[in-house]
Amino acid sequence: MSYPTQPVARIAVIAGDGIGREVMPEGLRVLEAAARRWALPLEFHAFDWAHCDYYLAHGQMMPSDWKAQLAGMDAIYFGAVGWPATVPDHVSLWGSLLKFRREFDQYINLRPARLFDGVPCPLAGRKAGDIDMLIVRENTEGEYSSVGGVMFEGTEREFVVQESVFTRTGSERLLNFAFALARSRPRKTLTLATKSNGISISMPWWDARCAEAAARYPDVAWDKQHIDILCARFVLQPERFDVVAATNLFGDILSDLGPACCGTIGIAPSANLNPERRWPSLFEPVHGSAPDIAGRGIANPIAMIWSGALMLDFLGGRSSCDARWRAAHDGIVRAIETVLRDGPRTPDLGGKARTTDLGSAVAAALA
Ligand code: GGG
Repeated sequence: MSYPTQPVARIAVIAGDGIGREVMPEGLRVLEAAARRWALPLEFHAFDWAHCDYYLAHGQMMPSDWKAQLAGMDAIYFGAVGWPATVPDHVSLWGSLLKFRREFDQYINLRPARLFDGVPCPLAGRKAGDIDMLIVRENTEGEYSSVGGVMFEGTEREFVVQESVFTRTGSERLLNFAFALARSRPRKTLTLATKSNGISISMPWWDARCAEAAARYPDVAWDKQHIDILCARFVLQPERFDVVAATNLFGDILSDLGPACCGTIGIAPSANLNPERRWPSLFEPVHGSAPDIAGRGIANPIAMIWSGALMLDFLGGRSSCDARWRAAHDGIVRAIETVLRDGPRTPDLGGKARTTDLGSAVAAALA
């Protein structure tokens, strides 16, 4: 069969630290299998920086010309960052991942949480499909600001302050995206994570931006919930959530909690999007570098693999691209479903399989 010519998708591959280096080869194995199966022109470019060994050798997480090195890339496929035994976590995170998010204006962090058949759910009585939510996390500002400082350091008067920053542009674009996403889903519902009873200036303002966005999407039912009770309801009634819009910190917390309620964060993917495609978007597992299991070959690669599927779907949205990219995304998700139901299990899923066993099984299920 012959296909129309497609623009090549250039993908920067950055494995990072810890289990990022173990799950990345499995993600690539599946992407290569998908590229063969759907005739997708993928080009991979590996970058050996944005990890803590690089920091120890160079005093910074990335080379000074990192942005120039990534020029022309359509996406970044990222593993994990952090090795706190040698580099403080805030140094490694702000020196790499948070730089990408900020400087490439990846203002949406899309994080699905879904209960799959075959994954032991810690919540009684739930079956596959009961939990299916999309957390939309603001990704460039909010509580993750670099505005603040220390005074009188090392004295009795030592004083530290760090501001949360909510801009109208940042909040509106996040909420518009979340409402549009909710509109595209069958349940058409959105929950806003807030804390406007306790945080009495910025959070009522955040709620008001949400009410304004809601008026533009009258067909979407929405409510707001304070973050404390929202966390409790994630555990007690997760099936009630569809799209959940949240600030940077609240979204970070909810997007570990949601997948944990579905059995493991080892399968949770994420897409850090610049929806306008002015800059490359970044696709990474929700989980971090997991130093406690790194080097043992037992990390679950599904989050990395599913993130790769999200990347193909996003790349398919480039103008003049055809339906094969969406087909490849759907095919990978189906292969993940098959393997989680019938295939080998890593220890987080209650088994003894190795990272490579799951990667091979997903790739084989694509054929
Ligand atoms: N693969 C994602 C990763 O390495 N995450 C490390 C982390 O601590 N991330 C915090 C965040 O997403 O804000």
